[in-house]
Amino acid sequence: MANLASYPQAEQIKELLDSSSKVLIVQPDNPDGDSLGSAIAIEQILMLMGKETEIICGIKIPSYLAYLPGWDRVSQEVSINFDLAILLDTSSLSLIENLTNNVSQPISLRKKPLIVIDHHATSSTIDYATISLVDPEAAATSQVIYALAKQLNLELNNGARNALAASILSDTLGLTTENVNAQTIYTIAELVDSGVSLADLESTRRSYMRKSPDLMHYKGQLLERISYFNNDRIAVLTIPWPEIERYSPLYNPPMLVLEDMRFTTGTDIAIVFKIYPQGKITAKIRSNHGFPIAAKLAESFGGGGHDYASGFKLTDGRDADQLINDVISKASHLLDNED
Ligand SMILES: [Mn+2]
Repeated sequence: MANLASYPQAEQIKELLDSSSKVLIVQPDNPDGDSLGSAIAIEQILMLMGKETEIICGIKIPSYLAYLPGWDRVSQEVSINFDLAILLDTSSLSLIENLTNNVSQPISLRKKPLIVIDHHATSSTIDYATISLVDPEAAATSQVIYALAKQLNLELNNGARNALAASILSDTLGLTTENVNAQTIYTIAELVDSGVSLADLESTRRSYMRKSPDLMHYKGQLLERISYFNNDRIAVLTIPWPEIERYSPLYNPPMLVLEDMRFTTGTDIAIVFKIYPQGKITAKIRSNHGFPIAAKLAESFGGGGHDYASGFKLTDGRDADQLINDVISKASHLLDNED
């Protein structure tokens, strides 16, 4: 039987939790099912420990994540005088910029103890964390949280269990991604054993994935605009600012088509660029089984992530067309190396 991970940092984390009363739970600027589920689970665990908590995120939680009960407790402003902060699902400074720069009352995570819990392999750019618990073997941050909670005998309630299971399923696309290991499935097995219904979670999730006719038509436009390079091995799409402005509040545009792009015949890697005003460009990258080059590609452009899912963000004002060409040639190079 696969044992759950055991972490040397656990006791130090417990001491920090025990000595704190108001805990700020922080999600990165790219909230997803894992960061949200992890945040809700930590919130419930801390609540059972008698702590006051607040969950914050630099951007509004997208509506497709509203299937996770508790999503509406995530705010963009800090209202508690926290004595400890816990950052989840990122170790990257560039993914907490919104919170620390852009909101009307920027917060500083430097002045209070900070625990980082993450599973991204990319080396941390947050050098001021009090404790960093990063387990790149884990398929989701929530897998790390579950193992930590077991190790420290922390109490879980149904809200925490459901949030943990939902976030593992979210990051692993239903336990089917490369990074799923026996521990991931063992974690899910324990959660199911304690009452979580995967069928209930999935049907609730699906009910929030319905799209308006307007979005369906937009998805059609995006599909038509996909470009293929290097004998169709690289699928590329660009989303300009007016579309980001119009559709992002409804759905994150790349997520409408990224999976379809990845599953084109002959395609090994899919890349979607978003072009913002004032020289900001982001990219979301997904590669297929057998081509673990996503993180390497993102890292060449200052980003990071996993072998098969990654991204980067540039704000240096470089020319978008030139950048896209550079990314395509770097991707070609990495694919050739894999062959
Ligand atoms: Mn994650």
